[in-house]
Amino acid sequence: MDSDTIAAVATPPGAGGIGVVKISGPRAIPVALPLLRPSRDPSRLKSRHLYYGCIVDPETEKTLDEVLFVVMRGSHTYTREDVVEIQAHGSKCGLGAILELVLKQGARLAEPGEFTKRAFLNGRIDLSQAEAVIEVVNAQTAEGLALAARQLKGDLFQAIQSIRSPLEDLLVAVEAAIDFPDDVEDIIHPEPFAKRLIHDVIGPLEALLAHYDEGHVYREGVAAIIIGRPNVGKSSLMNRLLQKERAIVTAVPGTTRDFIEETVNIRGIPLRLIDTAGLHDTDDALEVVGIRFTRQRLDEADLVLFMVDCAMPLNDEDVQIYGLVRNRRAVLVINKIDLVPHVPIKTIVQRFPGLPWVEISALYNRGIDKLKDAVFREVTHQGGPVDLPPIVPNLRHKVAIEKALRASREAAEGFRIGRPAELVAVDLKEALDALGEIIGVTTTEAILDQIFSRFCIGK
Ligand SMILES: Nc1nc2c(ncn2[C@@H]2O[C@H](COP(=O)(O)OP(=O)(O)O)[C@@H](O)[C@H]2O)c(=O)[nH]1
Ligand SMILES: [Mg+2]
Repeated sequence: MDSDTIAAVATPPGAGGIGVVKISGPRAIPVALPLLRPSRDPSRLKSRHLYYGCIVDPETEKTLDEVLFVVMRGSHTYTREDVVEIQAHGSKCGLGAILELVLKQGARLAEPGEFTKRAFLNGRIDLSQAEAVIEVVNAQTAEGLALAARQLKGDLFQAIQSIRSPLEDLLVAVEAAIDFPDDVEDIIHPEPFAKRLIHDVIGPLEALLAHYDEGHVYREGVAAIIIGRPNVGKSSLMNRLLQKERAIVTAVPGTTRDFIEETVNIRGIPLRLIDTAGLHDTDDALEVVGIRFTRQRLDEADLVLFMVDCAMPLNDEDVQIYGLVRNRRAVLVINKIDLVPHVPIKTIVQRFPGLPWVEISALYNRGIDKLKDAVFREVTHQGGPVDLPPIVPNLRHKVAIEKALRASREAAEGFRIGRPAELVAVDLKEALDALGEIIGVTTTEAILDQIFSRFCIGK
């Protein structure tokens, strides 16, 4: 267990009403108190009471800020260690100066996610709850937040524990059979054991995987790319969906040369929308680079919005782009329907068969709701709003659940066909370990590092 004392600014950089410096560890209180006036006898400071004071540099006695502070003695704290939180004014410079004083007193700067890592290592939360902390902080939609909040509460942890428990029971029996080979027939009951696996392990694991399929887009979001030849209105659509002027819109073709990526909320799904350079033949060096990147991004996107301009004749470029997207998950977006169409919409749709289509005017805000519906349908395969599944695993969990499912099916088969207990034990153990990775009991150091490095400093 870590035993040094760590500190960080816990609020985002920039100016704000208040900003918080957080200190955690065995020396949190002695580190903080010399900086606080009126300082008090530490033994007289009540845990979880808010005190008013000033922050001073103990060397010069110069006052830096007026603050409120709270001392929380372990172990009923986030990290289960002693914690001091100092609420100062939210000035980047001021908070930096306070943090510097705290470090001078002997604390060390916390690494990203280190407070939460301690909460996990000290047993306050399991690994799935620690992951949920990042997701709550980063949630982009109310739906994503709701799912993360349930995981933070421990719903996934409990679900996994309730699947691990029958696996453990069965493993105990199988190990007994290994130790007492003469009594195998009394210890192992193949049919009931296989049935228990199916009902209490395989069924619930399959349900979790189904929930992943239904719900993961709400947590992970999807990447959508808008492509089409220059001047069809891609940047205008981007701005329309973002409800702000983010991308430059001009009547001069070829203005957008790099990408703009922003997240929009489409019926609860965080859609990372990428506006691109138009795809067409050009000699302009910068534009060429933009187009190359566009192709690369196109390959990576989950969804393509293929845009054409109904007021202009369709040309070879449109057809070539259609060739790139026809076998992808894509929506044909026919723009500029406020203008007199050059060709009837019906003809356009016939030229680009196989794609769902919508007609819009990015400029005059027409058809945008229909476009959102089409995007939602493509991404969720659902017509309308859906009930969120109660528990939605993330991708890391899904991989572990699949591993556990394979091993559990093997074990059930093993019971049924009377495989040697040693072999069934291996499968049961593998299933247990895979589920243990989700909640952090069998997780490698490398995976832990990977998870916590995604946090911001101060969390
Ligand atoms: N009439 C009309 N003009 C549009 C519409 N959408 C975009 N435009 C105009 O088309 C031009 C090119 O738009 P822009 O968004 O920069 O196209 P991009 O090159 O595909 O990004 C600009 O002058 C826009 O104002 C629309 O729905 N109707
Ligand atoms: Mg553009």
